[in-house]
Amino acid sequence: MTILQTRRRFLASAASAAALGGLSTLLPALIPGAVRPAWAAAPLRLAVERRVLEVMGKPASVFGIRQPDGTSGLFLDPGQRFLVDLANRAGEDAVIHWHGMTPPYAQDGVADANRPLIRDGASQGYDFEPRPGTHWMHSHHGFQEQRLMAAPLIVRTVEDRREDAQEVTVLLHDFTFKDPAEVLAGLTGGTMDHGDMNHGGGHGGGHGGAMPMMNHSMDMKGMGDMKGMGGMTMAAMDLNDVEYDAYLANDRTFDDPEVVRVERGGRVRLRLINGATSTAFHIELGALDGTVVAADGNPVQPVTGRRFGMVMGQRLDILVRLPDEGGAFPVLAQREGERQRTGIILATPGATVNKVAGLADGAAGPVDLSLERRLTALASLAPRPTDAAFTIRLTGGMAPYVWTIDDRPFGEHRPLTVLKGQRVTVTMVNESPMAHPMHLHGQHFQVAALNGTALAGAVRDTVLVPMNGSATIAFDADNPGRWPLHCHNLLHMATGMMTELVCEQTI
Ligand SMILES: [Cu+2]
Repeated sequence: MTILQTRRRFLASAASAAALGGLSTLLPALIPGAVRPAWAAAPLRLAVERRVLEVMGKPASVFGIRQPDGTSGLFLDPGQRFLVDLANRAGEDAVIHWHGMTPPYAQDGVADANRPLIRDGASQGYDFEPRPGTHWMHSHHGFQEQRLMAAPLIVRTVEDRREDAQEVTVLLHDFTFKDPAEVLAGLTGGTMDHGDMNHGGGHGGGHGGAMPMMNHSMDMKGMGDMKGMGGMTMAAMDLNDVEYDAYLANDRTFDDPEVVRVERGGRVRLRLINGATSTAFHIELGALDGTVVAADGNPVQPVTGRRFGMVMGQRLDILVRLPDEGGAFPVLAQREGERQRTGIILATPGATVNKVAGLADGAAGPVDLSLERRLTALASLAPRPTDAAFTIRLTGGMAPYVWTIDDRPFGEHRPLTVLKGQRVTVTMVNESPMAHPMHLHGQHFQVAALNGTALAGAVRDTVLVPMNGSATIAFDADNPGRWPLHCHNLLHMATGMMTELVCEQTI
């Protein structure tokens, strides 16, 4: 729509946000391109659209976030500003969260009392300095994320440019032909009122077999992976709530995978994004040795291996070197607790590309903290005393299907309130029967303790809190606003596992 309309929306939101006291000082950041001088760079254009995706031979109506040339998401070069005009052509209201960015509060891409949804047919401008690294963008409204309203958001650094590695970005997803609201209704027994979560309406593309998986059966062939679970039995483990119809890597399954042409002896920087709504994956590199060099876009001390866990919302940058003799090398993502897998194939010129089965021989174990424990930030937080320490409990469960924080669903939550400039720690203690990938908006944090053991872990924005476990995160609150802190399992967030970090501006 027109700039005028967009600008009017901004002004309207400014008026309502003025009631927020200290936060109203943030509002100048909202002003979009209307005040930009004529010589400034033109905004990059992105549109939220509907599209038809063929999954296992069946068409499905899904969303996409694309540039005019069809590129999914954004790839910014060093020094480039996040100057974006986002058009909503989804056929319904939407809002896109820039996951991993640390923009001013008003531009985070979450609708709340101060920040309206982008109406169908309207546009919104964004202008902030992007945070380097492998990030992504996704709807933060209703169940749109389940219907693939998600895309990569890559911000390259000068060092990335120098390292002479081919960039290969992989966005993972879990896919259902069902209306996501039906999937949740199957879990809750349809007893909960989720009217406000269901903006999807009818879902084209047939009637697939996504069924709520209440019995959590697991393939026992995976027992070999279960070592180190502290004697926990399989029956006590609760890994996956939903049986999906497919698992996607860049929108494709192993029926018809993406084959990326790479050089013999060449180096590849895999930018892996777990964009699934409810699925943790094990990344399997097969014959290739990988070196993790960044977590959630932040550099880490290099960690080598061939198998790395990734929970929902997380990103890993992994460097691999192709052998001089070349060949075809699948990069696999296997669903935790199960045999299903997806992925892409790296292939050198002339290599024979064999079919990769969509089911692994054995089930994978759970994604745990084994990688997290090995990660160390290249740039740790400066040592200083903590000004504000919080402990929250991750609560709720399967029956009824309600997930909460401190036994309170979002809406009845108690925000964690801090002042700008404070050193903050938040210890998340998991008292619920599932693991939760916890994501904080607005700032990245350092993982400061896992299960009570202190460490100078990765700086990141999403951390796994395993069942019976805990994680402590630390950060300097430097970004005023009301920032969601939530589980990145969409179904858990939808039923209530979300609170807010309120960072108040001091004068
Ligand atoms: Cu959760």
